[in-house]
Amino acid sequence: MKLAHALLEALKHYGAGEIFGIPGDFALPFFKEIEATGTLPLYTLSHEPAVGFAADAAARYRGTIGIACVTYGAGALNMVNPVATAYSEKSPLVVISGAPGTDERNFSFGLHHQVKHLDSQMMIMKEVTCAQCVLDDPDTAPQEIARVLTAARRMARPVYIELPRNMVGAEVNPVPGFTPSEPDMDAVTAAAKATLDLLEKASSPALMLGVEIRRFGLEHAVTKLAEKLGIPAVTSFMGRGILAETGAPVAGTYLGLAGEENVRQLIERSDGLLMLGVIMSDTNFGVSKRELDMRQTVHAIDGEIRFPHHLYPNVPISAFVEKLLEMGKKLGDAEPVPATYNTAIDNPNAQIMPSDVAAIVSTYLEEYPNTPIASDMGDCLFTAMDMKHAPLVAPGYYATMGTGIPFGIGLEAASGKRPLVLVGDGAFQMTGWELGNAKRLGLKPIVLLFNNTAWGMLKAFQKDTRYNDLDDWNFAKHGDNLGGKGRRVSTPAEFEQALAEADQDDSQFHLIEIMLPQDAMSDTLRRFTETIAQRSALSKS
Ligand code: TPW
Repeated sequence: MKLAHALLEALKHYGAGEIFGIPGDFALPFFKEIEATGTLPLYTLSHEPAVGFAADAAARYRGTIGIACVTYGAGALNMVNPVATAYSEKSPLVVISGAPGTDERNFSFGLHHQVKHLDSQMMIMKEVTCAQCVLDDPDTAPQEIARVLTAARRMARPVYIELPRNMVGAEVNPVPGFTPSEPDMDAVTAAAKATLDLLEKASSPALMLGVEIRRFGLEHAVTKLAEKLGIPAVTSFMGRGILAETGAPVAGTYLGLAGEENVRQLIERSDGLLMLGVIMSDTNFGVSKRELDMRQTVHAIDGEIRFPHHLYPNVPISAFVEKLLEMGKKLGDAEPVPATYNTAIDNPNAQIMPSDVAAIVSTYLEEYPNTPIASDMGDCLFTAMDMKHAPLVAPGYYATMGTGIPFGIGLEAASGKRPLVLVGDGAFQMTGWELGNAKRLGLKPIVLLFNNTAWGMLKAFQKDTRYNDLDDWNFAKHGDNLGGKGRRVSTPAEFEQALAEADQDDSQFHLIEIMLPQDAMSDTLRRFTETIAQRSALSKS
């Protein structure tokens, strides 16, 4: 079969549901095959960062691979930041880049889109992916494709596939299927036993759930585990939204001093903490780290189970969770602590504040509990911590701006559900234009644009500066021109009405521009910045 067909079939077999992309001449032959075969639907966007983010969100939502297809140089290098995001936050994004043909490599001049040499792109991508291949040999191409896609699935990290344009039609064998890794079952059993021993001895055991639970499709298994052990569960900041769809009681999201006090105490006072798939990052733990006693934790991440003074290698988290479920017994009978959120509005006609947005969205989520939410970086993400739990895709660790709209596009394509998108005005300036693709692609997200005419988070960290002020771009007015509906709101009552209208009209996207005072800030962000500021003052003294 043709190499392009073998690759497309393999992408589907390894779990892809669609392809996001922007073509270029080095990628045109492969795009032609994407369209001609119809193996996977193609969503073309406007700028490569959005292609990478959309594919990343699709991967995160499904717990399988997401595909970003671009051209060589100008296309692929435009995507370095999204690929880095996917690497840091453990998302199996598959980058497929067209490239000069193997018959063009000896051309004596530079080829367009070339940087230092023809392999510069590969060298750059090596730094932000966990496996790479160049499909320049029909005999080895099927094995190479299987090797990198397997790595993406097993490690939940991005991979890079370079496809020279003259190889698209080369005859190849089909790509070998996915084989899950074979864990060392003795190690799995020993690690599970040691974990249960530690939890049994603890007087206040607790569970913290992180991104790997979603990446490896373990939400139902973990829900059962929490029930079986009878211990309270929280998510990490990055893991926010995990278990929202299984309905398991999650006490809240751990944000140290910036989060809810009962959740902080649950974790920081625990003398037997099991962290499942939690990335150790400053955003997950920066506001607390000094108080967490790592001598009383077990940490499953990156195929290892880490104990205070030793670790078990080659124990995939799925096998570990399964074993815990098999061997575990009731440890506590504390009533599950449900997460709290607010739906009350003080004055519907007052100036709207972030807490009002959270309250009104929470009411919406009560009606539509499994609405997927895409968030950008900015106070919108901290405001999301005050909303009712729902599946959430956000750059909680790498913290790049520009994810909101493209994540929303990826989420809607992957889930078939109408998502809510949370985005600040600064971030919308980066990738908001992509909304213009929604109509053509049949997507109709509800976008909540937090417009405080500022890079507000930065103003919070550094007061009394002017360079963080932005102009009022009247975003709502662009909604209609981009093929949807725009509406500007300034009070809770206006926002409620705009959201109800968006809900009733699912024929197009709705862009609700929420006008906030320049110094408005969610309580969570206020606590977060204050704590970080205190910490850095401490470290300097
Ligand atoms: C790609 C640095 C972090 S937060 C922020 C900046 C510039 C301001 C965000 O402004 P926005 O939201 O969207 O209006 P809000 O709530 O703060 O007012 N470039 C990139 N990523 C990051 N994180 C930055 C710069 C930053």
